[in-house]
Amino acid sequence: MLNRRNFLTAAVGVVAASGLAACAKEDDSSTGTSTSGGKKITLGFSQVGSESGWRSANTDSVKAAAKEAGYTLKFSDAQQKQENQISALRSYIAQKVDVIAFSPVVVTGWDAILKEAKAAKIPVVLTDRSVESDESLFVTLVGSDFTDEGRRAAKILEKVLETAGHKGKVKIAQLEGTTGAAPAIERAKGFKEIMDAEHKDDWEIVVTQTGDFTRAGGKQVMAAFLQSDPDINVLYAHNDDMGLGAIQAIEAAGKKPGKDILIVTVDGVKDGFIAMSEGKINAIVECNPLLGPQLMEVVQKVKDGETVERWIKTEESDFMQDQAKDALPTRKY
Ligand code: GYE
Repeated sequence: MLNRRNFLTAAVGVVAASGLAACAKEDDSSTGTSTSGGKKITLGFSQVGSESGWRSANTDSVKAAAKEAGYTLKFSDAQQKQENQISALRSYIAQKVDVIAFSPVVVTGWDAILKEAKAAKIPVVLTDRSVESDESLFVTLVGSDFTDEGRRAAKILEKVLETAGHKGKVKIAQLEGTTGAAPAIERAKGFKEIMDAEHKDDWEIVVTQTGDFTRAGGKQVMAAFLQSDPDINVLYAHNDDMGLGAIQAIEAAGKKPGKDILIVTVDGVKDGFIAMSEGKINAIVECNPLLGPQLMEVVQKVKDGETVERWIKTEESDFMQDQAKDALPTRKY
C-alpha cells in the first residue's frame, strides 16, 4: 500500500511507472494527437460495487468524466467481489483496452492479474483504493489518504466530546468498512494512532466489527453492539451509510443518536449531511468521491507517455454539526 513515506520516494522517482508509460508512448508517437493512435481512448473500469452513496457518486463522476473526455468507457460493477473484478480486468486485457482503471475491493491478491496486464502492455491506474502489491505493477493511485481520514476522525471526536460537554470514559463502538479494504484498514489505523498517543487513559474501543460499508450492515451490527454493551457512548463509523444504518438501530433501542451516542462518520454524502443537520450525526470527515475528472486527466497523460505522480491525492475538509445546515445546499454528492 502507498503510505506517506513511499509516496514521497515514489514522487521523486516515477521510474516504476515509466516502463508502462513508455509503452503507452509508443502507441501515441505515430499520431502526435492526445488520443490513442488518432482514435478514441478506450478505458476499462472495474468498480467495487454499489454499496454506498459514496460509491454511486463515484460511479456517476467516472461515467460523466469519461463522456466529457470523449473516451470509450467499458464499465463493470464487481458487486464487492474480488473474483468479479479479476474477471473484468482479464476481459479488458483480452479486449486490448488502452488503459485499465480500477478501485480494488481489498488490498491483497492482485499480483497475478496485474502481471497479466503488464505483459499485455496495458497500463493500470488505481483509483480510490490502493493495493498491497509490487508497485511496478500500477502507474499511480488517484484517491484519498485514508490513514489521515482516521486521524482526522479522532481529532474531530475530541471537538465533538468538548462541544457535548462529555465527562468520563469514552466507550467507542467502531463500524469498520469491508474487511481487507484499504479504507477499512487505514481509517482504523489512523484513528487508533491518535487514540493511543493522546487518549490512552480515557478512550477505549469497546466493540469493533465490519458493517461492509452498507446501511443494512451498519444497522445490524450496531443493534448487536448495543445488546453486548449498553454503555457505548460514541460511534465511529467508517462511512456515512453504516452510520445511517446504525442511527436506525440506536433509535430502535430507545436512545438518541447524536446525544446519548455521539457519532462521527466518514464520507460526507448528502444523506449524511441531512442526518447531521437533524442533530443525529455530530461530525463528518469528508472523503471526496468525485474522482472522475482527475482520473481522465491521468489516463490521458499515461497514454501520452507523460510521467505522473505515484499518488494523486484528493483534497478534503471536516464538518461539525453546526456547519451542516449551511453546507447542505452546496454539497455536490
Ligand atoms: O468511504 C465508502 C465506500 O473506498 C473511499 O468505499 C471508498 C469507500 C467509501 O463504500 O462509502
